[in-house]
Amino acid sequence: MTVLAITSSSSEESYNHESKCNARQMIDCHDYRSFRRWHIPSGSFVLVILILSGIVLIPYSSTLYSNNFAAYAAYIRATPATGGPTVNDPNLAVDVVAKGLQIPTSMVFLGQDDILVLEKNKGDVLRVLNGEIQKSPLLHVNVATPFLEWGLLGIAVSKGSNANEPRNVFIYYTEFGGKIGVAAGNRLYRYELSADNSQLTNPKLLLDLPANTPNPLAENNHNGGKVLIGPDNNVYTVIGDVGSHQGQARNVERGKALDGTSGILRVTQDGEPVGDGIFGRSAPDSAYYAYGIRNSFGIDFDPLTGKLWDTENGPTFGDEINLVNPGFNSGWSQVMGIWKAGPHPGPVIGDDNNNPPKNLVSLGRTGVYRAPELTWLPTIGPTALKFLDSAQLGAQYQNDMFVGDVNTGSLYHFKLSQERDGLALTSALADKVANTLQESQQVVFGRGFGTITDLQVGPDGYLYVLTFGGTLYRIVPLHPISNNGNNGKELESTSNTPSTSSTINNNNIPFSSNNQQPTPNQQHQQKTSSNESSNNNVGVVIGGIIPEHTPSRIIK
Ligand SMILES: [Ca+2]
Ligand SMILES: [Ca+2]
Repeated sequence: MTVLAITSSSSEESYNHESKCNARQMIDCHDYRSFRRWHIPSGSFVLVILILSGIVLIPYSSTLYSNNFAAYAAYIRATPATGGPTVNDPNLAVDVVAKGLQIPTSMVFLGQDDILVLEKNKGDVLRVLNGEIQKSPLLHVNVATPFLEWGLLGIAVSKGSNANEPRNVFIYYTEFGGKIGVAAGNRLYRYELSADNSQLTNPKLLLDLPANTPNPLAENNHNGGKVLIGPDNNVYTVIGDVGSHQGQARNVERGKALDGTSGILRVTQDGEPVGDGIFGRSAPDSAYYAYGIRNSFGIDFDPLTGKLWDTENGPTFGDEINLVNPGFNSGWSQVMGIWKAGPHPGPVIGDDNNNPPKNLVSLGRTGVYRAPELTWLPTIGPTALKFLDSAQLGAQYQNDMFVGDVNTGSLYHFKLSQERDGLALTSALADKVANTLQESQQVVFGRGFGTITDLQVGPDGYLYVLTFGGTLYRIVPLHPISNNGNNGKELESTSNTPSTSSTINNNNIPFSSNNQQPTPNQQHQQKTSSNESSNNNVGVVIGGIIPEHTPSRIIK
């Protein structure tokens, strides 16, 4: 079971949907000690979990699952706070955009209030238009029986250089392999988007990647799946080790050649290699941008430097945030975080870029190990990573990094260093290690989201937060932010913040007098009020009377 323990997952089962799996994920025997050491609630709580696990597991103890029960690490997927999520900044609020989605994994904006959302297990690409989930999916794909992390996982849309140019949508999913428990592959397709955003047609297969574990005792997990269009207009995606493929991409010295796992991959929008490739001209080597990646649910480019960053999921320790230069080797399966990999964290071997861990596979001269810019000893299960390329939440957040997680339901906020080649971390995080969950509290920006599966910046410049529980939120200012309109986003309301306090209700929306559009927050209030016309007393107070330290609210 040692091998299984090494490859087991603490966090990336985030997209698992089934109660039997949820229970299995919560705890296992070998990681219970670690669970306690990190001061996560233990004792009677663990006892309850064990009992619940047993109750749920008994009816589902198929051979497929029973062999692997012990492989699972201590892990709890956060549930949303009863009163809804909150953020630290009293000038911001968390607004509900849509609810009732079923295990949504990724989203993309086609326009303001026009969003495509993926449902992991149903295989549906849904359109959320003006906050309403459209009944008929834009597209249905045949996903592999949704064990663990298989499913409809990632989406991106091409930018389109002019309004008349048709846009392409790129979708990553685990395709059904003809029978239960078998996948045809983790596949990246390109679709053509109709001009009215209502159809996706003419699929073209761009990447066909492994989806089945070579180890009959391992799970088919670590499928990655995020998709991103880079500043170079190429398509980027990320994939984990897919049930511990033992190859060079996983830093197994005498392992198999690159096989499309454990990497960040890049192709043109036609699926062709980019230039000569970093690690070779022929597929699949040509597609590798980075390797040594155990699993990831978050990649994004810094809008100022054009450099790629990722989040990575450790086994029972060692979650990471990384700066991903071309040719980046993250070090898995020799090192995770900064610790030698194993069932428990080994000695520190991966904190020095000038003295990288031994026994890594160097692919040519371009494969270069780099230590994480931040690593957690106890796992949080980091997920989406997004740079807020907007000043609409306040100039103090512009171009900062936001990260979601699985285990704690938190949204993290990071400022970058002056050179933007690291994170601006202080006090207990100055060593780039969150030794305890308490240490990383200083970078927690929001709480109570449950598992966050995706983060995007809307055309309105606000931060949208997609959650496993099926609700899409956005973080909005409680009153218009006064900027100079230099954020590159469509500005809606940038001035004329009311000088005196006002109450929004159905009859008294304090819009400015120069024909500005209402902020989305105000729009939402309008909609809420009109939908609930009998309740005109519901409103929010804006403008200069928000007391310090008042927690922001969720507006329903
Ligand atoms: Ca690493
Ligand atoms: Ca520390």
